[in-house]
Amino acid sequence: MSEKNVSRVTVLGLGAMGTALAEAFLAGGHATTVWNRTPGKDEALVAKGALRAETVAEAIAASPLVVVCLLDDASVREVLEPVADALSGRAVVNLTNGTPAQARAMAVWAAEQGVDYVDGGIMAIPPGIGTPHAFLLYSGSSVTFEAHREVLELLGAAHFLGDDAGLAALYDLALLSGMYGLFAGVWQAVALVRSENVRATEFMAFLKPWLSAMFEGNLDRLATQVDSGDYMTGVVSNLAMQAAAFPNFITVAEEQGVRPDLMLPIKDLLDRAVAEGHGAGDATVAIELLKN
Ligand code: FVH
Repeated sequence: MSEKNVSRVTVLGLGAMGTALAEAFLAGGHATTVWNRTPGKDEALVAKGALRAETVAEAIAASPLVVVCLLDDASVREVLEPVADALSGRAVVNLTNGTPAQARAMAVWAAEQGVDYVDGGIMAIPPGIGTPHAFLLYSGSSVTFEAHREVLELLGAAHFLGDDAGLAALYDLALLSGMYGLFAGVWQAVALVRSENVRATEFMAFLKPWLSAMFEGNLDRLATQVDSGDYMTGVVSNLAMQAAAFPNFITVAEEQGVRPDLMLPIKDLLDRAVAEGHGAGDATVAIELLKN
């Protein structure tokens, strides 16, 4: 990399994710300054060429781009608010998990301090950073994002969602909701077969293709139904039929000594959909009933 293309970037927070981010910047050849609340977590990074900052202010002063990856919104506030003056005129890309409201409030605070602010969501686990499997969502200042896009792309594919700083957090939490919903089903499934001592590794030979087929065949159709508002055309597995089968999922859990808790809210939702007259439609209509 030519000297001209070397950027200076600071990473605040060296948990599992912050460390992976700093490693990706270093691997990309950038001058990477790191800071962490608890000392000692930077040693491996420093051995790879990272610059250690003793204080947050020192870390911020080192680079025009400050990437923040802390535990939560409260910790971000705790770290950034005392150094607002030092942050003025710099770009902050906050990759800490948070809600859209927290991201929007942070963007307002940043604007008041003269900070160029981008919020982000990381769709990867730490070992995935910098691999083709990782993607990150960004929203907020488009000028700031574009100015630093090349450096940020070292972390994974970079998707800019718009100038509303809350959008990346909305997509992030929605994607994670999908993941946890999927995992909850997987946990329930494995708990059921484990009640008969079936080896989980053997059961995966069935669960993986089953879930793949259900996702492959249904997600695009689901999206079309939601966008059109038409849950009646081409129904092959009507909601009433699914609601009628659902008590079996509760009963089998109870009979096998497995807690049915994860399944109960789904049963309630399907029952409510039938009660409200959606039984002949596709189960996707349940999305409409989730609105408060
Ligand atoms: N790891 C993952 O799989 C996920 C993937 C998707 C994105 N998340 C989010 O990334 C944020 C950081 O996650 P992490 O994995 O790095 O988390 P930890 O390893 O637990 O490190 C937490 C860091 O936060 C620092 N910290 C916590 N509280 C404070 C505070 N009050 N003041 C200053 N720093 C604080 C902590 O410092 P220390 O305990 O070492 O002193 C760590 O650096 C997170 O939002 C995920 O949801 C990760």
